[in-house]
Amino acid sequence: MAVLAVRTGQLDPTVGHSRFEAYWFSMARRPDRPDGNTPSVGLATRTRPKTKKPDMYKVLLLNDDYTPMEFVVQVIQDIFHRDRETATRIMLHVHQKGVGVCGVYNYEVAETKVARVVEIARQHQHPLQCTMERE
Ligand code: TYC
Repeated sequence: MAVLAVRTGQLDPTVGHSRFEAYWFSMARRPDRPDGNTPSVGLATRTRPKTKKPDMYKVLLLNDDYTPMEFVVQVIQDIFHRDRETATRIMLHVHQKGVGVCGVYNYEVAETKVARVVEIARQHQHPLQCTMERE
């Protein structure tokens, strides 16, 4: 009777099953139970990732009428690690549009780059301005 019951997926109510047959059947149909293959105890698994992507910040250069173009290109190369062509393109974009993105970084890196640009401009007495903005 137990064999028939497993095959049909039901206990036949018209048949008298032994207590052992009924228990074995109920366990055999449930692999998450102790008689199945899967342990019934274990660590809870995480359904949601714990990590979160950090907010990212654009570092912006602002145009002015006095800072030499060559100085701006050199700053972009040195601080944002752009090649000369890319640095020139960014500088010209800022010159024409008034503002431009030099790079996108996490908060601490963006803050450090802004501080370095502001400091080097100050040392050379150029009015070059640099700010950051959350993406
Ligand atoms: N406008 C400046 C000039 O004509 C050049 C310049 C470009 C200055 C970009 C600042 O962020 C800047 N000399």
